[in-house]
Amino acid sequence: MFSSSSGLWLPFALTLLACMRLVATQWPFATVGAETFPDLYEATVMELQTGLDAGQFTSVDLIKAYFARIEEVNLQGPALRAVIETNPSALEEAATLDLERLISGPRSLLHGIPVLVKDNIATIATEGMNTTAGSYSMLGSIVPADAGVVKRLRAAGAIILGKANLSEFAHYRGNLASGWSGRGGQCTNAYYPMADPCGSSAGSAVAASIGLAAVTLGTETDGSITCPANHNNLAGIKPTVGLTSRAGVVPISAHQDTIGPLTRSVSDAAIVLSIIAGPDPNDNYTLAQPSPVPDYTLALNSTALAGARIGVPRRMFLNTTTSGINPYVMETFEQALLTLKALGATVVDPADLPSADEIATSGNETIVLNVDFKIQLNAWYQSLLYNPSGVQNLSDLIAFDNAYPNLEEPTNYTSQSILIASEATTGYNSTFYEALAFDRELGGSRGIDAAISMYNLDALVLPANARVTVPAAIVGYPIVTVPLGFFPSNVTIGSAGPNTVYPAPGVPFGLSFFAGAFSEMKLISYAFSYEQKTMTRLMRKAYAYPTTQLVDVIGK
Ligand SMILES: *[C@@H]1O[C@H](CO)[C@@H](O)[C@H](O)[C@H]1NC(C)=O
Ligand SMILES: *[C@@H]1O[C@H](CO)[C@@H](O)[C@H](O)[C@H]1NC(C)=O
Ligand SMILES: *[C@@H]1O[C@H](CO)[C@@H](O)[C@H](O)[C@H]1NC(C)=O
Ligand SMILES: *[C@@H]1O[C@H](CO)[C@@H](O)[C@H](O)[C@H]1NC(C)=O
Ligand SMILES: *[C@@H]1O[C@H](CO)[C@@H](O)[C@H](O)[C@H]1NC(C)=O
Ligand SMILES: *[C@@H]1O[C@H](CO)[C@@H](O)[C@H](O)[C@H]1NC(C)=O
Ligand SMILES: *[C@@H]1O[C@H](CO)[C@@H](O)[C@H](O)[C@H]1NC(C)=O
Ligand SMILES: *[C@@H]1O[C@H](CO)[C@@H](O)[C@H](O)[C@H]1NC(C)=O
Ligand SMILES: *[C@@H]1O[C@H](CO)[C@@H](O)[C@H](O)[C@H]1NC(C)=O
Ligand SMILES: CC(=O)N[C@H]1CO[C@H](CO)[C@@H](O)[C@@H]1O
Repeated sequence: MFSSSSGLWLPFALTLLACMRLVATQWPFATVGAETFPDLYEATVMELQTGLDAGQFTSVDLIKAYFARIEEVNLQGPALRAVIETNPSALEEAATLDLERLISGPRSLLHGIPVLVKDNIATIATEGMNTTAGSYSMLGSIVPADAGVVKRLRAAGAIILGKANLSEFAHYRGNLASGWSGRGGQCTNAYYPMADPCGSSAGSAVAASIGLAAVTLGTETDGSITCPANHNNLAGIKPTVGLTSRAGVVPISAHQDTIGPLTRSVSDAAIVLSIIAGPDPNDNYTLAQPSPVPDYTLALNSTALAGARIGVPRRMFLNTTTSGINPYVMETFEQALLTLKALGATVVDPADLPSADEIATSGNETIVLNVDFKIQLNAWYQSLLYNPSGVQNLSDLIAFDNAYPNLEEPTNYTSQSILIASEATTGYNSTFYEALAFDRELGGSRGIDAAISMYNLDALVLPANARVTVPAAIVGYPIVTVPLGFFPSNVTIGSAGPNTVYPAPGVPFGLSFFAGAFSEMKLISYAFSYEQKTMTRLMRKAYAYPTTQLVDVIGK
């Protein structure tokens, strides 16, 4: 991964770095002091690059600061349990990348930027971190290689800061609270004590929401990026299936899994997507994507909504008797439609998916996921070069969880219903292929594609609630989510699981734009345009956040 041929240069370069920092802090146009450093609660990739390029701080400083921030809130204080492991090689990798920046300049906008990845995304064991999807059945296992997206991040000069907690097995296990895993415990939202972070990319989202990392990666099969973005005041991109490689990611289903960014701004999400997207010979779905990979930062156009036709698929999704969407979210969503109009969009309302009612009752998705999961998870265990737990397949996993109830089946987290249902499947047969074909039809030709063509739309828009993700999930289409609002202080606190609450005062919610395959450029542009107009994220700060800043670690 990293060239270490620069070893001899290290003492020289460190001196050079120290000089550069001196120059930077004495530079007449920059004042010395804490106020000149980016606030890590909100810092953007561009702000961090500017400081790194100017020699104001180094990637080593960034790693130290983020480690300290994680330490403050992960197990101590609010105990958000967003992070499972930190990277013991990160400081060394950062030093090498700092040196390279000095000698030959940055490789990309992510050069030297700390990235936290969900614990189902593989990183090579020699670096010192586990890849477990939150399960003790994979603790200490040796993966054959970095995930495809991690290879791209490293090639771009990014530093893997650590592994994020998640709903175990990306919530494909049974009836568990969102954000709980055996290894990581219960992750909670930073906006209200013990609030639901939503999952399954819960830790990635909570970490991004309060600056425990510069940017993070999550994965989505159905809702697992969109919903955490919704609950944690973030921009999230769930890419088209086949845009980002799933190689080296603990699977649910090749037909629905996708890897994407969870970040504080649409700009950061576009930067990350531009780097992780692209073909990977180890995931043949990615070989079918349009070439070349667009530079998604070119979509960051604040007037993009002018002249765009945006549809509102009310039936089922905004149906108060079936959607379960909180009335306050509905009210805020109606305001957002006015904002879209004010930005020059034509809002086509309603613009229903012809398949809406069928999607509401369809069991086709479960058939596809259960069959895929068993086959693919078995292949995952088989691919491991070593696994101390001895688990070799899904059947072993179920037995392992039952054998170690203190680790994997503590009170309130005992359900393995999905694992058991998947284990009962018997592979690809006509029932599976029929369900897959129905999914394509319900989500695509009689769903999203149908609505877009019937109403001549550029995109559809809805509150980013969980069930809204189903049409895009079953056909593999993208969703881009941005902050929409926050529950008011007098909202009735509800229960979201044995130990978590939702809704709750001040907990965020989001807005999702979605459309057909590979429509990311358009979706990003609309999300950016809405974000820039409203700047909702900054209207409320989390209740729990760390206080360590760059100024506290520089020179220490
Ligand atoms: C995995 O976790 C174990 C236990 O926490 C730790 O000792 C080990 O260093 C980690 N990394 C690998 C590659 O096993
Ligand atoms: C990927 O390869 C598998 C066989 O290895 C094949 O069944 C499948 O159709 C291929 N998918 C794509 C999108 O090329
Ligand atoms: C931004 O979007 C508007 C509206 O679609 C378009 O007219 C304009 O050319 C775009 N600007 C850029 C720089 O792409
Ligand atoms: C809302 O859903 C119910 C139950 O599916 C259905 O009967 C009703 O027609 C829907 N209402 C609208 C406005 O679509
Ligand atoms: C799959 O979808 C089709 C079309 O809506 C429907 O007729 C069928 O009942 C669904 N299958 C299951 C198992 O729900
Ligand atoms: C799972 O792997 C174990 C070995 O760990 C083997 O004995 C068992 O037959 C396998 N079960 C299935 C259903 O493949
Ligand atoms: C296909 O396999 C599933 C179990 O995975 C089973 O329920 C279904 O009946 C099978 N279909 C056919 C046509 O055999
Ligand atoms: C909450 O407060 C708002 C005013 O801020 C008021 O309009 C609303 O009725 C209140 N809701 C409840 C449930 O008390
Ligand atoms: C289990 O859930 C109940 C509520 O359903 C809660 O009161 C209790 O504290 C939970 N126990 C543990 C150990 O999490
Ligand atoms: C980085 C960190 O705090 N990791 C912790 C995550 O949670 C597990 C379970 O409590 C701890 O063992 C880790 O140390």
